[in-house]
Amino acid sequence: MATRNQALAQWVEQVAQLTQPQRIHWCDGSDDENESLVEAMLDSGDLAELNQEAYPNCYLHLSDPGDVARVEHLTFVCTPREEDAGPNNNWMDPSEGKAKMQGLFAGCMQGRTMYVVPYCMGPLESPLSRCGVEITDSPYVVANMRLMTRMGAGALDRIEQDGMFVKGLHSTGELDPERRFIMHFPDDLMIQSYGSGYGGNALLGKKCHALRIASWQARSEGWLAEHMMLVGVESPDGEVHYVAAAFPSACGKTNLAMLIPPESHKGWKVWTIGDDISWLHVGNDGRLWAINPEAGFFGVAPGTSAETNPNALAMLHHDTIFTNVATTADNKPWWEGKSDETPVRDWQGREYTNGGPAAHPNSRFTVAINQCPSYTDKAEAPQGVPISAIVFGGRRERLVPLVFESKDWEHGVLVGASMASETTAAATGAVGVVRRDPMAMKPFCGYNFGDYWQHWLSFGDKLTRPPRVFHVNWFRKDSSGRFMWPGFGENLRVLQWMIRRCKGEVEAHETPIGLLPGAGDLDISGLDLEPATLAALISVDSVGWREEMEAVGKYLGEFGERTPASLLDRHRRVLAELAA
Ligand code: SAT
Ligand code: MN
Repeated sequence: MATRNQALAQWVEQVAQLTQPQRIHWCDGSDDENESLVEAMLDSGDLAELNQEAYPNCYLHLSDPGDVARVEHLTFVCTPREEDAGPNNNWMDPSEGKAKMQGLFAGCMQGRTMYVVPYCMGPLESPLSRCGVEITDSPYVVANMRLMTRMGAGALDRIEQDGMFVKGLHSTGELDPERRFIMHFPDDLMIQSYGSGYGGNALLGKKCHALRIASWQARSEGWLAEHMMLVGVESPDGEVHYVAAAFPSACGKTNLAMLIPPESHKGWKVWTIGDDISWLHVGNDGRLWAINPEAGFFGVAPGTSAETNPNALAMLHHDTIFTNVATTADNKPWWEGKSDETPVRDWQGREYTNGGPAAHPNSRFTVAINQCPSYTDKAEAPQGVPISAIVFGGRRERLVPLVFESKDWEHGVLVGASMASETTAAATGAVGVVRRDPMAMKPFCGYNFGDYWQHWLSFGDKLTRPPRVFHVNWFRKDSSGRFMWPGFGENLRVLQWMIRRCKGEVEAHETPIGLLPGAGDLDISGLDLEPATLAALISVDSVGWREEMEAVGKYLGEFGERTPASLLDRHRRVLAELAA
C-alpha cells in the first residue's frame, strides 16, 4: 500500500482488479520520474523529440486523427434524477452508467502500466483547493497532469490530511469513438473516462474535475467554479485590479490572459494568474475572491504569434508538450499564423503538401504557468485575489457591442445567462454556428442551469462589495466581413474603461441592455479606428436586440420550473424597455 488513506488504497486495489494492469506506478511528480516517462514515450512513439537546441525538453505528441477534441455528445452527468443534470447535460442513470463503464474498463490495462496520479487543484496550502486522484494507463496524460496541476507527493500528503479526493479513472482504450464515454457521478465525486487520450476528455483535473464536479460541489458549499481566465491589470499609478473573464473554448481567453499593452499605454501591465478556470469565494470583506485551480496552460496553438501573443510565444521555447502541431524542416513546431517558416510535416506526421491546415485547428501546447513572462506569484496566494470585474464574452459577428456593463448583480447574472457564441474547433461538430453558452459553461456545468442561475443570484445578498459585471465582443465584423475591432493587445483599452468604471472615474450611458461608453470615453489614442466604426461598435440596435432577447427568453424557458422567477422578471423588464 502506497498511501495511509484507506479509501484511496482500497479504490486503487479495486481498479487494479477490474483493469488488470501489468504493474502499478504511484506518481511522485519528481523530475526523475518525468524523465523516465519521457524516455519510455520516446521509445514507444507516444512522443517525438523536437529540435532540442532551439526547444530544449520540448516534445511532440500526435493524437489519433479521430481523437482531437472534446466530445460533448459522449459526455454524461449521472445524477439519480434526470432533472438535476438538466437539459444542458446528457444524462444517464448512475447504475446504468457505472455498468456500462465497468464493461469497458474490464481487463483494459492488461500488459500496461497503471499510473496513480494524485493532484491538487489550487495552491497546496490554500483552504480553497481541492484534491483528486486520476488513475490512467496513459503516460502522456501523466506528463500533462504534471504540468497542468500540482501533481505528486505534495498532493498525496494533502489528500492524507484532508481525507477527501475526487476519483478519476481513465483509460485510452481502443480509441474507438463507438467505445468512448466521459461520465460524471457527482454524488460519488467520481469521473470515468474511456476511449480518448485527448485534452479535456483525458486530463481529468481540468474540465471534468475543476468545472463539472467542482461546480456541483461549489453549489452545496456556497462558492462558484467558473470557466474564467484570471488576470491582474496594473494601471500606471501602480494600482492592480483583478479581472475574471468567461469566454467559450478557443475564443481568446489565453491571449487576453497574457495581454501586452499597446505602445500608447506605457505604464500599464497585465499579470497572468490563469487562462481557463477560476474558483470564486465570498471573502470576509464582502468581496469576491478567486484562485486559479490549475498550474499550467493547455492552450490553442494556431494563431499564436509574435503579434497576437508574444508572451505565449516566449514561454513555449522549453519544457513544453505540443499536441497535433506541424513541424518545419529543422524540426521546430509550427502552426498556422506562427511565422513565415514553412511546415514540412502536418499534424498527422505526413509530408505537408499545402492542402488545408498543417497544424490541427485545435492543436495545443501544454506548459507550466510560471514559464509565462507575465506570470505573477499571486497565483500561489492561498486566499486568492479580490475581483473588481467579471467579464462575459462570446464570438459574435453581429449585433453585440464591443463592451457594455450590467446595471447590478441580478442584471449581470442575466447578461451571463444570455451569452451566446459561434462554435469553435475545441469540440467536435460544426464550427461557426451560434449557440447559447451561458457563462461559457454550456459544456461544463455539472448540474441543471436553472439551479446554477439561482446559485449565481444568491451571491447578490452575500456580496456587500460585488464586482462589476461586463460583457465584451472582440469579434464584430462589418458588411465586407472584416473585423471591426483590432483585438489582442488593443483590448487593454476596454479593460481600462472597466477599471475607470470601477474607480468611478468615467460616466456611462444607460440603455435597456446595459451601460455603454460614449465615443469619448474609450481611450483610442494612437489607434487607427474610423469614428463611424467606433460608433457602430458601441451602439445598440434595439430591433436586433428585441429579437435576441426573445431568443434568450425561449432559451430560459427550456429550463421550466428550475429557471429562477427573478431572472425571468428581469428578462421581461429588459424586453419591455427595448419595446418602449
Ligand atoms: O480539451 S480541453 O477541454 O482541455 C480544451 C478546451 O476545450 O478548452
Ligand atoms: Mn476552456
